[in-house]
Amino acid sequence: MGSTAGTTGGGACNVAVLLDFSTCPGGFTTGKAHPLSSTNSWACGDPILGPVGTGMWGTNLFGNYNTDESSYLESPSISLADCQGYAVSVRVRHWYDIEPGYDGGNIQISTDGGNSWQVVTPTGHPYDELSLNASYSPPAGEPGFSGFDAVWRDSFVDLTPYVGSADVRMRFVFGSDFSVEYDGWFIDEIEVVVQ
Ligand SMILES: [Ca+2]
Ligand SMILES: [Ca+2]
Repeated sequence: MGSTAGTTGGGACNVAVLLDFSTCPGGFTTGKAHPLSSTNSWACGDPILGPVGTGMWGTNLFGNYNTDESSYLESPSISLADCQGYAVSVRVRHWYDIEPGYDGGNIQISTDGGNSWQVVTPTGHPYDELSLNASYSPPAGEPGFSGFDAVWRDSFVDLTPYVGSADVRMRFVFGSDFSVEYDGWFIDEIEVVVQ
């Protein structure tokens, strides 16, 4: 392959990682998923309200999420170009306390640099609602986690369908309606597993 010292000829699927957000922001970014939404409440650190734990992302660490949110927490891009023949998945450790049916969040994947996103269907701990009634889309009209769960859960997203793509991004999209807010959605660990 003509590789120089210290490099390999390629083919290494070196994407396995465990992020526990003990160091913020862990390469993640946040923003509005709909331009008319209220202020995005995603923050990284130690929550004062909500779950017990340290080092995590959450929709406001110091109080309830905002009304009329359509906000996202986006991962860095990872390349699965060298992962042919492997099964790649993501484990998400999360906790939520959210107005059932109206407010909620889901997980989305982009393979085109974040221009378009597809809602994925997690396993392990699945979505609670088929169609959220948040003020803005996304996630209005989409499935999502919603309701009073308030325990740490592991949900899994299969990335194997995206093997071969050099730019795979995951985002967590949260939305709310015009009234009734709770602690929100907290993400404590994200682990990429290669098998
Ligand atoms: Ca943590
Ligand atoms: Ca609400």
